[in-house]
Amino acid sequence: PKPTEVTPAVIMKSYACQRRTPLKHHNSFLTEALEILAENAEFSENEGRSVAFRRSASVLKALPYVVRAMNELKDLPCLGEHSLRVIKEILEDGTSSEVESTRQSEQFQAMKALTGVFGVGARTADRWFREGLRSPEDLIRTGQKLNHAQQAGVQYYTDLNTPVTEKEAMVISDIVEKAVKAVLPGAIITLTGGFRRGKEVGHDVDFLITHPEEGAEERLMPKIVNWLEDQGLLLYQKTTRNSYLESKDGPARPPSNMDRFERCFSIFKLEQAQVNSDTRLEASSCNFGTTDGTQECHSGSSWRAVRVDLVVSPYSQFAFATLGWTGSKLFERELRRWAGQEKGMSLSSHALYDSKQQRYLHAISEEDIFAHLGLEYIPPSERNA
Ligand code: DCP
Ligand code: MG
Repeated sequence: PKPTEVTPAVIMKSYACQRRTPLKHHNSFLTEALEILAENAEFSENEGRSVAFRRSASVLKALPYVVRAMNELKDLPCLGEHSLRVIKEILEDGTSSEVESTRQSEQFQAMKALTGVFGVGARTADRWFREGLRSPEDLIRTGQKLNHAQQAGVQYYTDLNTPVTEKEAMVISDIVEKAVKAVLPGAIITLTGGFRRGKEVGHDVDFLITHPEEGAEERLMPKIVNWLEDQGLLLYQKTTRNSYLESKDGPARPPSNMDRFERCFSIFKLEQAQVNSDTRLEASSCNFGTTDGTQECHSGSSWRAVRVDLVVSPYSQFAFATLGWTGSKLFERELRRWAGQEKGMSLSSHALYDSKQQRYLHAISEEDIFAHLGLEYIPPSERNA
């Protein structure tokens, strides 16, 4: 090959929040493989290993070219020995034996099926796996004791594992808008999560709600939920109260990455007619049935179940909440790591605390927060780390 064909060097910053990561990139054949290994590490609750694979994949997502040879990777950050071995195998053989055997393994497939039930995490799924259970059908057949979320998860399993389309997200946005405006005029509703980053499908639809008058948003969620329930739009909901200010010492730093906003995990009953106003209704979906064994098989049904997350934030925290709820999950993690390790600051979805100055930094926009952190502003569509 002519020397001029060498791929130009790219400057790749090491934190994902310092880079632009588009939704569509050039190296899916590698990133999908690395993400199988990341997912498998999550199933065994090995967070360090999972994050290492996710960071490697994320670097490849930010590359402006297709990786064809190992020497094109030599100056890139975050690529550990294990990831490099996997990449090398794929470049040479087309597939990685480790990735393929993981993908085919009974444990991986069972963990995927069981954690695919709403309300089931890796720990519960792993316990079930060790008891010999492999699928949601097994949970029904053996009469496993399930909590309310998991019962809904089994009942609407197929629907909840069918990706939510942009069109469906828009219809749900209209419904949420209507509900919120009905109970609190002047409220502001933002679509967050993957759809804000430009994703065409999602596993759920995420919304953040606030009101310009601080305090007007307090205890708003039960009102929204009541409105939706009165309209028969909810199949399931669990609301948790805002616990951020419950400690008397002011806006204390949340102990974990979980935020403490008033939040509602819900399952919407979405009328198909509203989504496909011009399409004839087809047999849609067939779910696995209720835990008492009755089939909830609404083949030809006029509606489907969709996961929706609603979050209410006070206006003063809205910029932080918007940034925290837009994702991607890795981008969020990297922002917090950058803040802590490089800036001596602590970032959450509620606030940014500067340890050196011993004060909270004010922000009314996401741009303000990037500026406080000494980072170039990255728009949502390029936070697909
Ligand atoms: N989030 C986070 N950490 C969590 C949960 C959520 O940082 N433990 C933030 C980042 C996510 C956003 O909230 O992007 C929404 O969470 P989702 O799980 O809904 O993820 P996405 O919307 O990004 O993807 P999708 O819903 O398509 O799976
Ligand atoms: Mg989402």
